[in-house]
Amino acid sequence: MRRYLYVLCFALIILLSLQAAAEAGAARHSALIDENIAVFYPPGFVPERVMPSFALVREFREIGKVPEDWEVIPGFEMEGDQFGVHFPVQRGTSLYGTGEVTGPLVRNGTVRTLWNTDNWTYSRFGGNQLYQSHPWVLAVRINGSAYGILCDSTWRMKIDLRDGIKFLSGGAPFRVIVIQRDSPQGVMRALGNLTGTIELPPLWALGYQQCRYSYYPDSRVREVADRFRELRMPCDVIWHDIHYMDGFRVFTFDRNRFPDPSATNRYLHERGFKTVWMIDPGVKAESGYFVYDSGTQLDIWTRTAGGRNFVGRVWPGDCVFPDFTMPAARLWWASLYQRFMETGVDGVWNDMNEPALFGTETGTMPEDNLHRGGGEIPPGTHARYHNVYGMLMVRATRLGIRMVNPERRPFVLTRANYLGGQRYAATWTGDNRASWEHLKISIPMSLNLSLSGQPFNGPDIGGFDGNATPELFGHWIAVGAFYPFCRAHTAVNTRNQEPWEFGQDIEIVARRALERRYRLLPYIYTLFRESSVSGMPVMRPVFFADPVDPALRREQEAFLLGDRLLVIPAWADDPALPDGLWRSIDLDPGSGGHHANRAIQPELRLKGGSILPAGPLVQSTDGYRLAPLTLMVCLDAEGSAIGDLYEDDWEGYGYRGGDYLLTRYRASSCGDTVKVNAEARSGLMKTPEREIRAILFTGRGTFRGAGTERGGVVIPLN
Ligand code: NBV
Repeated sequence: MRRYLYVLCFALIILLSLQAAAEAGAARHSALIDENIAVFYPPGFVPERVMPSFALVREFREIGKVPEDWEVIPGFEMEGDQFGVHFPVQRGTSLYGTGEVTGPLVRNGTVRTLWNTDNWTYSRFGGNQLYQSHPWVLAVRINGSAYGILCDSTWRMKIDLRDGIKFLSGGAPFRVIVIQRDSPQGVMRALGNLTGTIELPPLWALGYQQCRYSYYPDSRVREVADRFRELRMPCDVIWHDIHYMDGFRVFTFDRNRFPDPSATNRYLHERGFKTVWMIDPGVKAESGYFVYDSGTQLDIWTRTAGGRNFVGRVWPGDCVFPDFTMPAARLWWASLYQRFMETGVDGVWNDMNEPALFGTETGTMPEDNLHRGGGEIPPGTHARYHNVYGMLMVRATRLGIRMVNPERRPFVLTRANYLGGQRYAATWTGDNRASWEHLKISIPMSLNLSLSGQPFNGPDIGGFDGNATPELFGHWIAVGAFYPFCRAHTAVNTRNQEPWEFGQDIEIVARRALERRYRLLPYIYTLFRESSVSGMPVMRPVFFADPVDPALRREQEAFLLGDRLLVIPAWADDPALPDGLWRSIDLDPGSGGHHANRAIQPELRLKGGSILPAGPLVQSTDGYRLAPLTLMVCLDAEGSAIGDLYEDDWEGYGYRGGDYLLTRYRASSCGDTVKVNAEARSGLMKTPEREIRAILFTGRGTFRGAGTERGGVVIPLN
């Protein structure tokens, strides 16, 4: 009898513990927050420890219950002292996103740590811990339907994709948001809706940008600028890295190297350039220095666990660091831009904002440093706010430059960021290397950043560390002309890396590459506008053309710009390309026959049924006029094509009041001609009276026609 009792008790205990385990795995609370978007709260969720959300653009409302047949359900569990969220994954599902990553486009089988880290040449942590953190995975099922998982936490996290999808964090338990859609595009739009989209950038920020660490003194800056114009090499922006500062003190200018920064900026403006200048977060701890004194007076420096101002070493020596969680610190930081921008600075580059520190083992602040918060943001340790330090910094920077120039769209570039940070800044992928390997990984890197809600990104063209060979630089700029953010940059002791420094052939290649970008600016600008409205990436993986085709899922050499233009690098080795009609196009049929161009320029293919808007060749977008407009046409099997063009004043906010023009052009074959007309327009801007040139690409060759915006174009086919 006693034995039976023991067995019964034992069975009961097992049953109870199984039930407890099952309960620990399930969400404490879940709800639908939008159509096919659900939130799941784990057991032990303490809102004050993880909220407010930094990723979401606004807090959502619950609108109902998660339907019974909801497929993507998280299991929550503790693994030792780590909080874990797990999703099983069906066979054939391809995983993407996870932010800024090295390695292949498809993330299945990888492990990534989210802890913003200054990672020179991506050589630390196997390249799996970089400057930015995006707790986000995009999953595309075998049938092309897709879902996205957003972990709403800023704490250090691991994304482990070796067996399903697993997030592990030493921080507080966090909620997860799951988006289910019919296509990956649908997921990206929903992500844009949740985390916000980029603001439409000024057109000049889409032009080519020339940088080095650093151009100085000012005479060198002028020399570089002049050379661009002399050699008719299109360029919009010259960048100023840290050597312009007085002893690396932010918001100052070195009196010898840049005695009159306003004059430098004026010189550049007069030649059609914009200027971007670097600002780092570390403020030299030196009384008498106005930035240090005013920050000290406001008492806004990040503190140690013991309550003192934290001091760490960066470029200027011992530095203090603004506590950007404090509203007063953000406002003060924003106000510093007043005098700075008044010298004619057009855009700001925030570097080292992981924050990166010298001479420490971790390369950053101690995790027990204290941030005081304020407003919505509760006080917390650096461990909690590390991953959003850069994001909060660029939020303040953006505010500052808007306060100075309220009529102009700001441009901010950041190295560190966090999911949702696209709302404040564009980004580049940090300190890469001048190597073929890094040229090649730049494409999946940019694509995965794009698939993580950061459309405005690109790597250092030419590679930051080391010297590019002429061949490498030629290939890099030829492909780089199609990155969303198009900037060449190189480190402090490398050879000159301006496009004319690699001999005649490469100069010809670089000029043609940049000419291609400049001619395509109307299309690129239209894509940025689309992204600012919907969250769709500008640069897209090839599988977006056909998410059901398994052959395309891994393609990471070729890529799409928008959904109509395929870019196929000359070095692509048997790339997987979408079925259907994609016709090779030449932006200037008849030219570009130089042997180096033939060997190096990527092939461009236009999708059947598409019209691509192109503009005149200009040396910069200063005073940009889109006239004549060129429409490149590739008909579908039914003999028609469509394409959109967005235009406005290219740099102001008039578009928000409707002062823009969005035109849909249609081409249709009509006997032995093809007619191209504006089919529909929206926006209040006056329809420009301009010439339209149409180029039709067919299997029988290229045909041309000319007409006007109002009258349309007739292309004769003989
Ligand atoms: O400011 C200097 C560099 C900059 O050129 C680079 O782009 C950043 O990623 N910066 C890092 C600081 C130190 C580089 C070794």
